[in-house]
Amino acid sequence: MSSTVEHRWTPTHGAAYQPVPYRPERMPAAESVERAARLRAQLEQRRTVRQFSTDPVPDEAIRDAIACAATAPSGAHQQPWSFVLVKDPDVRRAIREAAEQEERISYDGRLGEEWLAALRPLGTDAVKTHLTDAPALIVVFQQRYWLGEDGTKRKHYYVDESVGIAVGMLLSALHLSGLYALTHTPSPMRFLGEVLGRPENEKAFAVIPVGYPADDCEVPDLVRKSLDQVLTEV
Ligand code: IYR
Repeated sequence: MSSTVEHRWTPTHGAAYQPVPYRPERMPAAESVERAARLRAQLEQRRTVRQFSTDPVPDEAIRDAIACAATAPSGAHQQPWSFVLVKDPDVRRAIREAAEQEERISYDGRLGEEWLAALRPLGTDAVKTHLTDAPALIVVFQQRYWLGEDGTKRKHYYVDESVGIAVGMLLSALHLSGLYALTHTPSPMRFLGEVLGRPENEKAFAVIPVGYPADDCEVPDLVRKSLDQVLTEV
């Protein structure tokens, strides 16, 4: 059960600036250090999983992880995302068939040699068993513009950045909840909007199968960049 109060958002376009006080309690520095170290250790354990068990996952945990994603900052606070949680086996099968059709073309040459070489150490191919084995798929859509009920369109800003941040938060929330995921980006992804009957302002961004690793799950032997390779302090 979610413990937070739900509010229904309505468009704020053109509304006046009406700030409210924000006075969060400050965490002692030592506790920040401790918590950050613990989070780092937990997130360093995250692995993208491509072989899933068919065991079910608790829906409530997935819904709360999506609620975490939806707290992401966004351009002009337009929250240009929507999430479709797919559990229906027939719909998952339809998504897999359409995805594999595109992926076969991609792996048979559309990607090109350089791209295929970049993927080789990851062991990916056109067979997407995860789309039917994982008990749930989260399909993330970006709303390229706002679409009113009367057909009015309004531009959204920084859509890629906003939805990318939300997906990062989603992957962290899933991992910290003990669930496993794959960030799958079948390309082109137009079929997802068609299969799921999404409105014209929405464009698929990623499919995220969620579940538990299969008993015989394997992952590539990856090495992450060290902190000094990614961080410059001035
Ligand atoms: N979309 C294809 C290919 C692929 C591309 C990248 I970049 C990856 O990091 C992994 C896969 C697929 O899903 O197989």
